[in-house]
Amino acid sequence: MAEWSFRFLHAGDFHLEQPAHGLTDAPDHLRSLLVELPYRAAEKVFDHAIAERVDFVVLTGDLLDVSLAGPHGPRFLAEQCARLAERGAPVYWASSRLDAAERWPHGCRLPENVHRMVRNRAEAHVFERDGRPMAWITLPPHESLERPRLRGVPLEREELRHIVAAHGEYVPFNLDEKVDYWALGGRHARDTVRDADSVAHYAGTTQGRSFAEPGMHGCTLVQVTPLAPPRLSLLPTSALVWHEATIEVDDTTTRERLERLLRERTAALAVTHPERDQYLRWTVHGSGPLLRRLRHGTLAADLLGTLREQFGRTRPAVWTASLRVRAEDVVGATIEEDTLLGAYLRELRGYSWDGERPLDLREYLPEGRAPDPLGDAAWASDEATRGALLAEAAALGVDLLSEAEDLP
Ligand SMILES: [Mn+2]
Repeated sequence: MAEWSFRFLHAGDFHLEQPAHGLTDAPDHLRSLLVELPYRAAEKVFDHAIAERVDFVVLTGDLLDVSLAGPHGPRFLAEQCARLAERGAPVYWASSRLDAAERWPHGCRLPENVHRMVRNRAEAHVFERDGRPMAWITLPPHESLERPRLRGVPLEREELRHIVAAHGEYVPFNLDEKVDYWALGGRHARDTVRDADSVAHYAGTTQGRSFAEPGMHGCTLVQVTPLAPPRLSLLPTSALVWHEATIEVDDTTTRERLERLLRERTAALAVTHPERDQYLRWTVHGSGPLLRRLRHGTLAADLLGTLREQFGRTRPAVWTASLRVRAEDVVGATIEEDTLLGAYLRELRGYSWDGERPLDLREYLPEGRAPDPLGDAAWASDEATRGALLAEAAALGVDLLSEAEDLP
């Protein structure tokens, strides 16, 4: 029965047109990586396919926006698919609107092993090995986000496995359970939406672009054997891993202890992903005088410099992008202080405790102005506006009334 097993790779949402974003600056040695990020990750998909000797590859759309990626994008994909053509591995490509066949540049030919939907008509392919049919692979039209129709696919043929590759937002209820594996694209977070005899799985994007997409991304290796449901495993592709980390301080935390904690945790990350560059952003919270020193003195910049020097200059690098303290945490740590800032924050607290106390500055406006946008801004008429206004006023006070130099 062993000859019945086969394996394939499922990947999508390369978004070759999207470099990293949301960074105000980058060190010289990581700059080209940040620009080439999606290409480096996509190339890893094909590296994995070759290293794992998969029988075929299923791509689930959003590989690139043809109009934004420039000529390099299509050429890169053609070259990568050609690497699989040399090894006799077909590529089944379910396009999205971004990478639809109609948008593909005429001058860039894809190798013969690539099967993709043309003119938005469902396509069904039989994958054969040594002349023996093993699986139906269907690419349904991408326009229809309703239940994909599987016309012409003989689902009653039990000896063949059924794989459907589609791009879009699907709910398991709409996905036919006679299909062994739904290869889905369009969600950037990897997710198995149905884990049963009929598996439905989003492989996610191959690369996070910012701190909003943290952690390791990848593609999915699917192993199909005769008597079990398909078995999935993650093969990492991220060329750079983003991390959002928090650290807590209290009244007793010294600068030295904070520095040691930061170093230890950064070193641990370097060990977790020893082969990859990483970007790290810290938020310090808790209580004690250190919080205000981090927000206003040179301490944060000093710590940043130390961490970058120790972990950020080597390759692979763990680059600390920032170290921040949120204003609301400083408010909590300073409100009882006998300072101008403390008094100001306690006054604001009075307003939030007593919801009846009006927050109305309209009397300071010239006659006859209200109602207009300025009039509206001067008057917190509902609870949500009031809360947001008080929080902003507190943050402003923390930034304007803090004296960094008077601290120990
Ligand atoms: Mn996408």
